[in-house]
Amino acid sequence: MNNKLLLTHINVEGIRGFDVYRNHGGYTSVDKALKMTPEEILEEVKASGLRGRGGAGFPTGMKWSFLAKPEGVPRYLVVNADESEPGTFKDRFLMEYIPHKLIEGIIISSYCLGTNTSYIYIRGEYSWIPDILEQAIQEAKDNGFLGKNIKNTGYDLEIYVQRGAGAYVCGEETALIESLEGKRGNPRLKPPFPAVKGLYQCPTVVNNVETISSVPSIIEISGAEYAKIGVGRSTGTKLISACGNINKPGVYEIDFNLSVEEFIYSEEYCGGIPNGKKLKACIPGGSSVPIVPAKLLLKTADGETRYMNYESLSLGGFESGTMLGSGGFIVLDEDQCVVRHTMTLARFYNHESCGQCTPCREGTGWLYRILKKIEEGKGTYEDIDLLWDVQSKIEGKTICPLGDAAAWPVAAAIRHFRDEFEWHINNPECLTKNYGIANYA
Ligand code: L3W
Ligand code: SF4
Repeated sequence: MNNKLLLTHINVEGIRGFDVYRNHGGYTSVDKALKMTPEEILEEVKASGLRGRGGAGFPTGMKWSFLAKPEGVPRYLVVNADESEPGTFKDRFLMEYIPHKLIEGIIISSYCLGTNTSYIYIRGEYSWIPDILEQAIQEAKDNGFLGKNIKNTGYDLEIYVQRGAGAYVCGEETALIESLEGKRGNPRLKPPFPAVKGLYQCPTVVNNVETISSVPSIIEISGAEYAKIGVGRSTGTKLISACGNINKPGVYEIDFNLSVEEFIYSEEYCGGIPNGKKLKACIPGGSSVPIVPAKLLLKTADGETRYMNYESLSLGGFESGTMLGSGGFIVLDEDQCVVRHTMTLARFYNHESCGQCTPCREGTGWLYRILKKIEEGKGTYEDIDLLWDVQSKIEGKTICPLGDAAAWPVAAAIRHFRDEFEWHINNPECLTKNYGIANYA
């Protein structure tokens, strides 16, 4: 069975507006939550097993329970809508088409966390979405779900939308906080985690759009029932944005027991690869996660089935490991050049590095330049070794995960596709003569 929790009413005409959303059961979870204590809501979220949908998969209930509550100090909830990971566009879909799901989730989460001010920090390039969110906020206010004394409970909440200015690193939670405070978006050292010292040095929970949008379903069906959907520690459902060489790019809500093969080839999801081409590789969780060759993804290859969940796609599950990450699923067919693809990503991470850490600032530039040299047919075998050496000196040695995100794709590309790197060294022209996949989103 394919469960739908987030996108149940996505095809209902007018679902973006308050009245239609309300008529389809919207805000009943807020009605229910406001009759519960914050502690009871927290217990439901913990019982649900919900894990952060932004990429790291950190347990949401645990993060909320870490929130410090010193007397007389405000606390904040910040929704991370800075969706800038290449290949990832599922939060945009949620905010654009069913914004009240997020607003409903923010109200319940804020009430649980005891915050009276919450922020949505949204990627600047999503220029048309803030208006949609602000209209949804106004509608919720007009109907007594926001503002002072919500539904006569004595609880006050305001939500503000803040636009980013186009820096990928501002999706990292501490950079996001710096930016929200009006400063340059440089990541901070952790600890202290935002749960202890976040926005304006106050305790802050930062959660992804999809994470917060999942909270109404947990309250509606209970944490225990939510936990029954899924497999193992991958509970509930997940939005996947699929792109690259597939017949049906788009956003899909999946069950965690769906196999990777079914996701790519079934008509319900990606609908297979155009022109009967063969699958070469996938990047299952956004550009930051390691590329995986088809032979490790398709069940016929090693007798094991790979599933679209945190465990099946994670380290240890594979020779090199990858991650479900943010769910930005990028498909490469047999005609795509892995060297070219990796170079494109390296250029992106080099451009987006904030420059604070030497391994990231200098290393991402080296990665890009070496990859460009190889891709242009001017590389040597020593360059492949140098590339390996440079990426190994970035991983785990930086303030924020952008460094890792720049290193992992390079390491995985060399590990699995060394033959393509060698081809570029021995031949003036690319093996595939294809310059990267058509688009990411
Ligand atoms: C309190 C502790 N809080 C951990 C919190 C921490 C954070 C969350 C996860 O990177 C990854 C990255 C990208 N007390 C805590 C604690 N926390 N220990 O838990 O933390 P962490 O460090 O595991 O991850 P992160 O810094 O949030 C996120 C990967 O996601 N990624 C990125 C996708 C980008 C997007 C986008 O554009 N929207 O999704 C994709 O895979 O590489 O590894 O809140 O504070 N003891
Ligand atoms: Fe900045 Fe890169 Fe260091 Fe992150 S890893 S803080 S982006 S220099």
